[in-house]
Amino acid sequence: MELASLGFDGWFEERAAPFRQEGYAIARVTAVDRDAFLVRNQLGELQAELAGRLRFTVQSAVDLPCVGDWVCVRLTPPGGPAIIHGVLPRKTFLRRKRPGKSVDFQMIAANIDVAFIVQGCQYDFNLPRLDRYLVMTNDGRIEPRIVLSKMDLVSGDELRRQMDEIRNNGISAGILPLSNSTGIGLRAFRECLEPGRTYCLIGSSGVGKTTLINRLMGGEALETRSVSGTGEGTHTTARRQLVVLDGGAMLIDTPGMRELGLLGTGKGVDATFGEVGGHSALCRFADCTHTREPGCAVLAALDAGELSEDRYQSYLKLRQEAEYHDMSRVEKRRKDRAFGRYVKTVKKDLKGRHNRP
Ligand SMILES: Nc1nc2c(ncn2[C@@H]2O[C@H](COP(=O)(O)OP(=O)(O)OP(=O)(O)O)[C@@H](O)[C@H]2O)c(=O)[nH]1
Ligand SMILES: [Mg+2]
Ligand SMILES: [Zn+2]
Repeated sequence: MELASLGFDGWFEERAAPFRQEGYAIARVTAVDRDAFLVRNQLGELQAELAGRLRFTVQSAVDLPCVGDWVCVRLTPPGGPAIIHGVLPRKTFLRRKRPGKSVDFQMIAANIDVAFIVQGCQYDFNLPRLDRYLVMTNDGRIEPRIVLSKMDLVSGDELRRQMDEIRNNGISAGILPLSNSTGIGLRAFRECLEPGRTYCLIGSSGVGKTTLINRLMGGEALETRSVSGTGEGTHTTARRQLVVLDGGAMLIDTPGMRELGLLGTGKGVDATFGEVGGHSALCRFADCTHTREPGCAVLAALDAGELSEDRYQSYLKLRQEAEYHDMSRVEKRRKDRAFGRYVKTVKKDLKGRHNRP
């Protein structure tokens, strides 16, 4: 496939210059499974591995290639894997906090144009969680759209109620209700996919992300697992991969996320809660926390009923989490640097000692 059909445009072209060297090629990462990669370019799909140098020089795991990344590869003799030497800058990204106590981010996918946030109508519909995913896509500069899946399992009234609830929360992203079982909504979904653009599906485990891709591909290309009769799923998709549909659009499947901790930074939170941000421009203090300050325009809007209490509470909760996380990361970097300096002085001391006669 031509690079342009895989989404390579002027933005990447400009940034690829330093990577263009004799014997090297540009390719897109289409699958990641621990240390094994698949990359794709004009030559087709190739297996690839990381160059040792890349593995040992990156600052953090976030800088290693993830699905959707554009990479610079060296082609080895036929039969051998391509060797990945560098990762091009990312235009957009999807990342989250690493599960557990760590403050590091984990890359989920890169260079995505549109993310479909999938929620199952029956068990999975949840506005606070939707907000978290929106923070995550806003943070990564990705356009969000909402898919309400498994609509065969709820009544029309219930579906309308959920769509109203999304709108009443000030979320303006497009909503696509669909059912993989009956096929309702699939045509509308397919019609919004454009060739050469990259889409990804995110959302809880078992909401039907992989089934949707299989329906679009007309087969069982990706593995899903059947669930209990109640419609609750079990975690299935383990690897991240990008598939190219017949129409030329690219779709990335991701494993459902179990831990929904913080999904973004303060900036992503503000972008998600635009109506709060709009008011905050009028607060008396520039660093207003919108919790108790005099002259706070957000609190005034709340009193006037222009801002809903629910929305305000979600905003505060996510912003506090984001601030805590942003701060922890700064603190961690400071400690890492201090530790680096410590290691350097110890090394110097040791050297000094060896050099002494
Ligand atoms: N009733 C109903 N069941 C569905 C629908 N779509 C998917 N399922 C079932 O839901 C289960 C989970 O589907 P998957 O596609 O594996 O879900 P997933 O979102 O990929 O899950 P993870 O890979 O774990 O993140 C499967 O048994 C599907 O058959 C639907 O529209 N209606
Ligand atoms: Mg899946
Ligand atoms: Zn304020």
